[in-house]
Amino acid sequence: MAEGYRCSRSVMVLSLVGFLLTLQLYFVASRTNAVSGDSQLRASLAQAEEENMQAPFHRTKRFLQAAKRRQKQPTTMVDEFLDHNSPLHRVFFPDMATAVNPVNGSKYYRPGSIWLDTDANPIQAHGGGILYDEISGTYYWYGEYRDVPKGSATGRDLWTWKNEGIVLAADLENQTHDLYISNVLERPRVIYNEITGKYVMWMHIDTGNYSKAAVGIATGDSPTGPFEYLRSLRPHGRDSRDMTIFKDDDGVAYLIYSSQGNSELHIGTLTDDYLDVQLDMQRILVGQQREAPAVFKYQGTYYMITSACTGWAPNEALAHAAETIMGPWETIGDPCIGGTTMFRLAAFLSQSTFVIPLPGTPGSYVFMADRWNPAQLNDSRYVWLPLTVGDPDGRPFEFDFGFPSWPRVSIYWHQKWRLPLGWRS
Ligand SMILES: *[C@@H]1O[C@H](CO)[C@@H](O)[C@H](O)[C@H]1NC(C)=O
Ligand SMILES: *[C@@H]1O[C@H](CO)[C@@H](O)[C@H](O)[C@H]1NC(C)=O
Ligand SMILES: *[C@@H]1O[C@H](CO)[C@@H](O)[C@H](O)[C@H]1NC(C)=O
Ligand SMILES: CC(=O)N[C@H]1CO[C@H](CO)[C@@H](O)[C@@H]1O
Repeated sequence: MAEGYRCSRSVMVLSLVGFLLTLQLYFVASRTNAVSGDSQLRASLAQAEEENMQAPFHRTKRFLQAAKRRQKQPTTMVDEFLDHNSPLHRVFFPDMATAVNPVNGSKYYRPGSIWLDTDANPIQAHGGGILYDEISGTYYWYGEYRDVPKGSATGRDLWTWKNEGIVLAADLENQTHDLYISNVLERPRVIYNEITGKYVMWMHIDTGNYSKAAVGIATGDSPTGPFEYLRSLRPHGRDSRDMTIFKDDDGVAYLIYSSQGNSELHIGTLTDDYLDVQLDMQRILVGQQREAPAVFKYQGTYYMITSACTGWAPNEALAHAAETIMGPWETIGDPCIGGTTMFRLAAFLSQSTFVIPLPGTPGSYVFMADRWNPAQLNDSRYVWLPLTVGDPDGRPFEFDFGFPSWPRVSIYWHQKWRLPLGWRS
């Protein structure tokens, strides 16, 4: 996710002219289902809320004056959402009053609200990824610590997160070091290597102006590190910005990264020790300008959610599918369901980062995304929502006359939701 690195500015043309928006979000559950077992769990996740955004939207004088000074109107919904002076900004970045606090124990996700850890501090794990550590039976969430040092880890039950500290610290002195404080570290991903017994972290490494475009590799002996930084490299000799790592069922791991100036994605296999990439590489979604890849697998098919490249501004999410991970990959379409059209077309004002499998509900996942706040990145919010593959009602998949026709991937909007009991087993 690169600020100032915009490969295509797909502007939201949902203008706010004479427009009306408020916080009275009332919603209707679109479907309810009474089925049994796994499908019941899945069905409980596969419901979206329709947000009814209406009634007069009050714009402050300060905001209107600022807009006039910029001589920019009408603003798009996304421009206004990103503008700190806009009341709309506060709607989507609500303050501490709505913070999710694990001490209260309700276990509801509230996408966009401040999310506190077990010490009652806002979680700092942006652009994050999840490791399920089979040895300890614990989930670890690694993300960007945006308050100054970099690379953070927390862990537990997908809702109650304990801060495990900085696992890969910034270098405060050595200006030529990749981890020097003014450089960029984004989207850390950790996987466990059964052969070496090491936890291996891959991350996007860059200079402040995003010209280095590399990946960095670090290793640790435990999920909480400390991780030792090994080096950075340009995979396959190519520029690499937004990236992710996918570890397959057979233990083979893959690096997926935006390349060629973010115009396409590349997929390459890691070496057996996960410390390098092998020579083989496939170019996918060529010319489509996608970033923020999040990969998962269901019933032998690979899926990926991506965003367009519009800097920190949100844009439309797309789902893609492939029969083998090296492709060919096909675009299925926008997975977002619920909310209003403009909200869906901006991926609920967020950008994909990871997809977490729910072992007790096959075909159901948690979609993890970031609602970036570019003026204050440490106050960026998390948007976690249920994602399903296929149709939980068991209806036939939507017909597509192209080949092959893929199951539908759906991400359901909820203001408030929780995991069904039994998601873990
Ligand atoms: C600073 O970092 C560079 C690059 O990693 C390294 O080669 C050099 O030895 C480091 N210098 C010191 C004083 O640690
Ligand atoms: C980007 O920053 C690096 C140092 O961090 C510098 O060497 C390079 O010249 C800069 N590139 C551009 C295009 O400004
Ligand atoms: C973000 O950083 C600013 C100062 O840089 C600080 O005042 C603020 O409390 C931080 N916000 C969060 C959510 O950590
Ligand atoms: C909604 C709610 O009950 N929030 C409370 C959760 O617990 C913290 C700390 O005890 C309180 O400050 C909140 O008011």
